[in-house]
Amino acid sequence: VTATAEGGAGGRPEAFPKCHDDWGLYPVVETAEWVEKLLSLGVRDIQLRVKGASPEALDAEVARAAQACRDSAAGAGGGGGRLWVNDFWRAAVRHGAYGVHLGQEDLEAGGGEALSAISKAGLRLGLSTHSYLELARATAVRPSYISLGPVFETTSKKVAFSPRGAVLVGAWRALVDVPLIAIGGISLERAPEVLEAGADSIAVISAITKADDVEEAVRQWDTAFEARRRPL
Ligand code: TZP
Ligand code: MG
Repeated sequence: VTATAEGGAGGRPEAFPKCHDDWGLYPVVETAEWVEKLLSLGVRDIQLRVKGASPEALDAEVARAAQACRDSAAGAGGGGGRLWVNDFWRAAVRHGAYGVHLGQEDLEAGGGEALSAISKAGLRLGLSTHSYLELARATAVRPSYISLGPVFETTSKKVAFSPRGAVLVGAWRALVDVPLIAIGGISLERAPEVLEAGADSIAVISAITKADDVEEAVRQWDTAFEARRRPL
């Protein structure tokens, strides 16, 4: 079987585009309004994870969030947001998101169509993993990043896996040659051990969306990432 420009053997893309390598905090939020708020606070990578919306409402959220990211790149400061869309790859492609985040279940039924379309549109792909088996599956797809979770106990999502622990982040680090995102129950207090274990980024829901003062929370998370960048 030969690989083609369209994709590798069997039509599967050879590899997804590389993503940038200046990762910081990676908030996961449910609305475009949240995306706008976080962009205004200088957050660069944001995942839009819409649950239970109608197709029309979903499309409108993705369109608005993607536009907000484009506007942020053009604006003063010019950092520019990068929108990752959870699950809804068609809307992500339609509205020119930076990337798509998929779970293992998305690789199963009909996964080939999603992977081809995402790759063809030049979008990056992030994949969730919870176990060595899932890591093997994800690696075969050659995604732009790999996430591991839940690192700690989380109340934000029902997950079929017990907390994986920071030690597994270290194991993944040794096996993964793309950016590694840690997710699940990670508080500001526990961020240093996760970063020391080798995570490039930390994805959070509650640490940001349930913060009393979101602006202050973003600032503190930025400081945690800065501390890692500074050589000791
Ligand atoms: N995937 C694995 S754990 C998780 C997701 C979406 C939830 C993370 O939320 P929190 O509040 O940061 O634990
Ligand atoms: Mg999913």
